[in-house]
Amino acid sequence: MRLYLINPSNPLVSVVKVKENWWNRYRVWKPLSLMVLAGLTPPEWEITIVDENLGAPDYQAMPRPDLVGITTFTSQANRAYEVAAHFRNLGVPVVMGGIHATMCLDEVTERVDSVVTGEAESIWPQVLEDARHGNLKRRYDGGLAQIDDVPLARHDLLAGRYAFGAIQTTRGCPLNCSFCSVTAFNGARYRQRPIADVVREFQLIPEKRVLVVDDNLIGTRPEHIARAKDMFCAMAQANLRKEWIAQATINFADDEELLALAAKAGCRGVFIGFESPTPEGLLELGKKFNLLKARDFRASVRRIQRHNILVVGSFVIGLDIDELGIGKHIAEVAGQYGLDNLNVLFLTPLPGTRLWDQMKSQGRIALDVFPEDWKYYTLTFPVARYNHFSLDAIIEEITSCDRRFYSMPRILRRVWSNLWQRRKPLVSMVANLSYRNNFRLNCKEYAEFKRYCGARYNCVKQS
Ligand code: B12
Ligand code: SF4
Repeated sequence: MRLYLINPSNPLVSVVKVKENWWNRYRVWKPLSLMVLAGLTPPEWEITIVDENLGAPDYQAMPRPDLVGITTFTSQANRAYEVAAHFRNLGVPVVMGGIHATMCLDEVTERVDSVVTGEAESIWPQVLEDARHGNLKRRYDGGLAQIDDVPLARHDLLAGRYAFGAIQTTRGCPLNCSFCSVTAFNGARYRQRPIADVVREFQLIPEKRVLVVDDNLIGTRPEHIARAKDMFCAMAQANLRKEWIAQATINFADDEELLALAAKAGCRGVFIGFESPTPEGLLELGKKFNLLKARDFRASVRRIQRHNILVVGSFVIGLDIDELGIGKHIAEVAGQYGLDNLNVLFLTPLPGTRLWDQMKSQGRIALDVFPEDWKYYTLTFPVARYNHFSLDAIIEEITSCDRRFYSMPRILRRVWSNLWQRRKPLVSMVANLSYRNNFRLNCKEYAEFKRYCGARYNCVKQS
């Protein structure tokens, strides 16, 4: 039995030209979901994982599979449907799963043979068995997996061509920010994989550098942090020789022992959601967590950096309280915090989030011709109507933010400061130039975006 597991591309983000542009190696990440599904698949299935981000293959020229499984984020849904249609026309059954299938069940159900909602661990073997007997059901629900059931991902199936491997050590996030789909999809209960599994899986990853995909690496409660420390200890003891980056909340900075252990275990960078430079913004986004302890963000960032860990900060632009000039303000604040990199994104109503419900009920979703418009739901396009901004104004805010933070003099200042403190100046330079390159690509895309949807955006200034 032949199984294709496919990660569809989004032409607006897809990085097919890895050979032509060296920077692109650092913009393409492994589809871990498919490697996990492969880990759940019994040996009688011959598995091929296709990552269209590296270029879509000629499916006609490939042997006919018995089953196709497609994963999809919302931003990939259009292409996912094209791929599904291609195989269904050949009479090959198509199963779709992942976050978009869960949040937009009706839309997906119309376009595939079978939909799997939720996490797949408890249900995928059943789906395969049903497919083998030609008895696929229209819908399966995996719910939330028992964390011990998460298998070792099949890292062997996607070896080579990527700069980073990928692993997951926890699922879920208790914080439930208004714009984020993680709590809606993976639940508020923070689930941590057995440490022995994590260490074993790290050992299977061929790449030296690894992305730990957890949404919240260390969690929020003392018992979460204690387990994170145990995990870092075990990783250090196993002498993995890996360097990894991860996503964490700002409380990562609050425990010197945790930071020291993380660094010893190979942590070289963290991606932290600061989201908004103002307390009002954090309240609007439901991220009160960042307001606890009257935090000094600059001091927190410094504490992390002292352990040789780079800090990438993420901010969102287009909040109801944001006003003209927010872009420059974020760039300044990011500089004051001492961030090594800044990732600024448009506030985007993703299906299944509280923000989606709110903006939909207020008629503020500007790009709403679905599924075609999903490709713009990359957080790098303004798909909604924002309170104090026209379409041109919100694009100007984000570009002014990036232009300022990623100006050459500022990049050189950051790299020099990292050189001075012996904190990976080369990595810092590569990361800054890569972000600068992304910014330039985005600018080109905005011109096209305005041409395409400027008229129907019909932005109403609400105040
Ligand atoms: C790693 C990651 C990335 C990587 C992607 C690597 C890759 N190619 O997969 C990178 C950094 C490239 C990325 C990019 C983006 N991401 Co992202 N990302 C994640 C993250 C943190 C982890 C995903 C992961 O690997 N999880 C581990 C695997 C094992 O879990 P899983 O994917 O959920 O898969 C399980 C189930 O969903 C199911 N399943 C999944 N696929 C399938 C398929 C079949 C057939 C079946 C049966 C089951 C099934 O089974 C799996 C095992 O249980 C998630 C957050 C999250 N918790 O999901 C956000 C997340 C998926 N990203 C998100 C977003 C918005 C984006 C971006 C649009 C914007 C951005 N800048 O972040 C871009 C889009 C890129 C694009 N191509 O269009 C949103 C998606 C929301 C949505 N509705 O789509 C999430 C949920 C984060 C959030 N804050 O809301 N992302
Ligand atoms: S944005 Fe981060 S902290 Fe907030 S719910 Fe999502 S994963 Fe958790």
